[in-house]
Amino acid sequence: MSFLNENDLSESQNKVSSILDDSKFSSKQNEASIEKKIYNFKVVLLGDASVGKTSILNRYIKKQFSDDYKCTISSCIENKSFTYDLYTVIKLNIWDTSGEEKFKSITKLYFKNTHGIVLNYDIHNRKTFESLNDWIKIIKENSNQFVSIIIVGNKIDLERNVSKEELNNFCENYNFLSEEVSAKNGINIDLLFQKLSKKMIENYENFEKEDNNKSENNNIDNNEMNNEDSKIKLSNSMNDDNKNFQNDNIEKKKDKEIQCC
Ligand SMILES: Nc1nc2c(ncn2[C@@H]2O[C@H](COP(=O)(O)OP(=O)(O)OP(=O)(O)O)[C@@H](O)[C@H]2O)c(=O)[nH]1
Ligand SMILES: [Mg+2]
Repeated sequence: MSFLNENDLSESQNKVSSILDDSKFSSKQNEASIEKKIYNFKVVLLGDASVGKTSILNRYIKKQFSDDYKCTISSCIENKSFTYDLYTVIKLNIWDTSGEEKFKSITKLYFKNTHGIVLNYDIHNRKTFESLNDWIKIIKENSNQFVSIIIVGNKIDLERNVSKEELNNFCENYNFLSEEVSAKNGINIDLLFQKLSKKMIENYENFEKEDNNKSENNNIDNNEMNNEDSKIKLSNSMNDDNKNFQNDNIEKKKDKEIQCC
């Protein structure tokens, strides 16, 4: 029987670690070679003024928070991509809106081609929870049946005036997702977008299935848009939405300037 001396031992350790490194490298190579499915989802943030929509978005995108309140006048759009799992990448196009929109005719552009809605209230301010029904009415009037909705109670770092049970009962009624978060402390912010993304994937796949069934039933083949075409169309129309939205914002800013002067 032969024993390893110190030099042999360190040599064999080096070999083992180089094998491990190689296997890590090849598993990374394998991972990179897996063809990933990319979902482009448009998400809209809604809810009363001051519930924390902009703060949630800033926390999610920039990992920042400010105690100052600047009400959103001209809404903004942010993009974020993340790897959902080994086979899936999600690209979110997130539209922040002004809580004041509830009292105006809310622009149809917000809801056009929207896959997900984050409907927010402030757990410290009961009135914002009570107005969720008004928001749901607006959403139902403007969006399609495949839109995914998550109800979000923000500011859980403050004293609560809406219980978790009330939120659960409310969401059970409508079959919505729910989450309680704090934009200030960053609690559950990533989780809320992950939950919503999971639901949007399910709804998107169901929509595709339903669409395919319809085409099969109608025996439409040549004239029917194929998936690639429809994806290109969808992304083009999202770009158009963005352009229209920017123009809309420019108009709003002009209006504001005119009002101010
Ligand atoms: N304590 C606490 N304050 C928060 C939190 N999120 C937002 N705020 C504060 O609440 C106020 C309103 O936040 P915004 O993000 O501007 O609210 P909004 O919903 O975008 O408001 P509008 O743009 O007017 O519709 C600001 O002073 C924020 O600092 C939170 O999680 N905890
Ligand atoms: Mg805002």
